[in-house]
Amino acid sequence: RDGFPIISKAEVAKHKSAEAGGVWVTYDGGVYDITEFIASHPGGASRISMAAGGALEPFWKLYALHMKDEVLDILKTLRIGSLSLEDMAENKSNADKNSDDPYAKDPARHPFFIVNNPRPFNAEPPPELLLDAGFITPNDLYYVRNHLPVPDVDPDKYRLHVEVEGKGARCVQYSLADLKTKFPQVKVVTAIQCAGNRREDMTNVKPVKGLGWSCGAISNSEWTGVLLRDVLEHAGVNVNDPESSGIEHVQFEGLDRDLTTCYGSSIPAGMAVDPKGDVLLAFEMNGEPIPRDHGFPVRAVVPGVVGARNVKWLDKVIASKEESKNHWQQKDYKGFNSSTDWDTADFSKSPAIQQLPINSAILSPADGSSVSQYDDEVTVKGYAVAGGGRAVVRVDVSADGGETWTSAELKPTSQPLYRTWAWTLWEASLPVPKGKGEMKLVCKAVDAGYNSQPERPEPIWNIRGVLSNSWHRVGLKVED
Ligand code: MTE
Ligand code: MO
Repeated sequence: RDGFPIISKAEVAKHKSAEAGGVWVTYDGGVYDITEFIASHPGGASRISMAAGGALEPFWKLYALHMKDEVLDILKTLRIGSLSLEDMAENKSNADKNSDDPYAKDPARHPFFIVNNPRPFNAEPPPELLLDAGFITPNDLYYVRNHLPVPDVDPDKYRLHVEVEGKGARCVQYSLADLKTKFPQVKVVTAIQCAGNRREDMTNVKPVKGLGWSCGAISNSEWTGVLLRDVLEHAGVNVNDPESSGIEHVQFEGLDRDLTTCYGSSIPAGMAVDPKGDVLLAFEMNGEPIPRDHGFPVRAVVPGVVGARNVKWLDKVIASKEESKNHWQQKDYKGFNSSTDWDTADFSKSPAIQQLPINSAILSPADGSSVSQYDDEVTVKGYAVAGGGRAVVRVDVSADGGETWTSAELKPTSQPLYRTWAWTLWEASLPVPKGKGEMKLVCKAVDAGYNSQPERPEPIWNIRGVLSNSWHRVGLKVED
């Protein structure tokens, strides 16, 4: 076709690096050898090598704006073949999924995700992509943490059930249109971070039970929805003093379930109704309907609070005296001291994790990468985030493993000091040490309560590997 030889997808897939005989990619039925292009475009353009051995299309979704035209022109000159019509058709379909599989209806995902578990799907964006995306994480790069198959919800039939327990108990149902029209709409930019973010630093100390998250189990985006406070008030809760009528917790239940349970959790009632807490029942993420993986059509967004309470595919909101009895509230997402093991852990004695401790990570440069000793400095970039609305007031960085420190430049979030939900991106330039052969980068952040991060993971190690927030370290080779 088009006068080029037919090359199979399988053959293309073998060409992922110069060593493997070249870097090949496909685009719109054409096969291209981009080995030379990558070699001559270090930096930004080399991101394209993430598509090595496969289709370029998903790459455009991310980089369309600033790279597509430029690269398409060059690509024309690099064509070496065409895909067969069958291979093109296969590229377009996902038909190889088994229909008995409870995960068969899970949505398509970004091919660049680092997949920590395929079923249920758990994946984080590669650090350099999280960084390139900037302050707002695009929907298709946003980390995914699912415990069960993704429910398939018909938005027209969808009803949110709000149950109020106690005297005059009642249940009020809201359609999506009710939520959108009965209450003022609010936009909130917040980070959501999994309790297991950066778990790998704990796993490196001693194995834990949990998925192997690196530093990408966090994302930051803008949510549109209505205040949980307004909906609870409409459903009959005294939102100015819920405790006086016996309401101490607000529970959330998701539509994702298996034979025995649904996903659920709860937050303290005071948090749910705080007029400055910005807790949302959200229906949009970055200006679009929430994607299926992130809770379509409605999810709870609880700023400043651990990811686990931000319940997706919201089925029920229950204002109650009791905390949620759900497994993920009672038997998971709790902390223990580092000497507690599975035999001695008493989950009833540890409170459920809600607000998160201060945390930060270096997203670039990558651990193990190299700098030249002739470079004057290295630019280090990353994020920092605190729980409970506390702003990040400082990020300290070190190039010598923590002996000496400088403060990074923080990108303003434009949120108030004690109502900061978004993450803070930061950047610092550090001089390359001469004659040492290595550069030991470290970062640690300080929040508005002057809380900082612990130096080492060992004293905060715990059986589930949650709340891993020790100094983040990245080692660089300094080359002659
Ligand atoms: N809500 C439901 N219904 N089911 C889930 O599995 N996972 C929770 C939370 N809400 C979960 C859920 C956890 S542990 C996290 S960290 C966040 O959703 C992840 O949200 P995300 O997948 O949109 O990044
Ligand atoms: Mo999580």
